[in-house]
Amino acid sequence: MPVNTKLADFGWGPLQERQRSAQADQNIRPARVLDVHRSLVHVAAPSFDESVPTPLNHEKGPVTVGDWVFVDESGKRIVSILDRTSLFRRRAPGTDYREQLIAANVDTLFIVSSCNHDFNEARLERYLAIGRDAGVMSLIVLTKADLCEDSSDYVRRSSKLAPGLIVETVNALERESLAVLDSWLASGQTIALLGSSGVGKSTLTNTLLGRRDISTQEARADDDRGRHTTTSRQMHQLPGGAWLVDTPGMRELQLTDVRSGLDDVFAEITELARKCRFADCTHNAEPGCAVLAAVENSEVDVDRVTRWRKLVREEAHNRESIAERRARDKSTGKLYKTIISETQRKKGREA
Ligand SMILES: Nc1nc2c(ncn2[C@@H]2O[C@H](COP(=O)(O)OP(=O)(O)OP(=O)(O)O)[C@@H](O)[C@H]2O)c(=O)[nH]1
Ligand SMILES: [Mg+2]
Ligand SMILES: [Zn+2]
Repeated sequence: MPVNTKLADFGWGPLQERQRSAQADQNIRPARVLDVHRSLVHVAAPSFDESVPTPLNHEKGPVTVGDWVFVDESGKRIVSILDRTSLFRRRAPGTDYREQLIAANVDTLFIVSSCNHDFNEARLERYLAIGRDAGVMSLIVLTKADLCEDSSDYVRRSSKLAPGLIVETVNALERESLAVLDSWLASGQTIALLGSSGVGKSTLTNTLLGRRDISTQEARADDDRGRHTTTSRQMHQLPGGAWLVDTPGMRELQLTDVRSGLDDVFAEITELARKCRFADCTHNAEPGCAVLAAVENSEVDVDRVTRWRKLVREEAHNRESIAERRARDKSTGKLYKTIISETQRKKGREA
């Protein structure tokens, strides 16, 4: 592990410093979460590196990679999770409407896709909504430019996916070609890599590390799909001092609680929707629908409108279902606590 001397090298900033000043207990120490396992969390700070038990039932939800935590004097117990400067989350796969945290305190998001069959506008828009909602700068990084005859069409299609979007094409195996990313990789910066399996997230991390530490695997030849090689999220410190969060390629990225992110990514459509006659217009067939009128006049891309409608519906559905689930869990928790305290009182009386 790095033996840095300054917390800032680990990404510590003013928001974290304020939280430390507010702490009464001066013996606690801050540390950054580099890796989360089922029962242990790997945390580190200047001259500190420990695996400590995963804190359970924390009000800020489970601890996630990139989090800042306070560890007690013994260095063996996480006492609290600090407020985050940014947080990425999705609806966890499965039918039970849980939320899954992806990474916290990220400064820049590299949304990785390849110049091949993996390229998919609808998927990129999902990642972009998550990034914009978290208020994090997002870049699209198109890998495997070296394997493709002409990457310009991918760049053109990517650029249209959100206002002011930066798109870079690279060969993830070659350090020089990654120089276009260097301005985002200053010391103490945290960058998360998101993208489907096989696009080269770990390859890119290895090349920036200058080592082949992380396993990578060839994608399938017939459809360019990856083999889900990386299975856990992990932070790596680059030689220049930036922190890179490599993540496993997600099979499914269901949006939740990213309404403002969606509005931002689909700004041209959101703008139109404000002009619809009915405030609750679903933009399907209503009279006076400004979105449908714009489609009619070819002022907006009809495919993008279709994708937007789908995402808005999905986001609302997941957000409401997760909120309901949370409320249900909370009342079950309360009920459970009441039963326990009742039982204990009865026992006390009997004794
Ligand atoms: N030629 C070339 N090959 C690349 C490039 N990026 C990745 N690859 C290859 O693509 C394959 C998959 O790369 P990985 O880095 O394992 O992909 P990943 O995104 O980490 O995938 P998961 O861990 O499964 O999510 C490997 O064989 C890499 O060598 C690139 O820009 N050019
Ligand atoms: Mg990987
Ligand atoms: Zn409408």
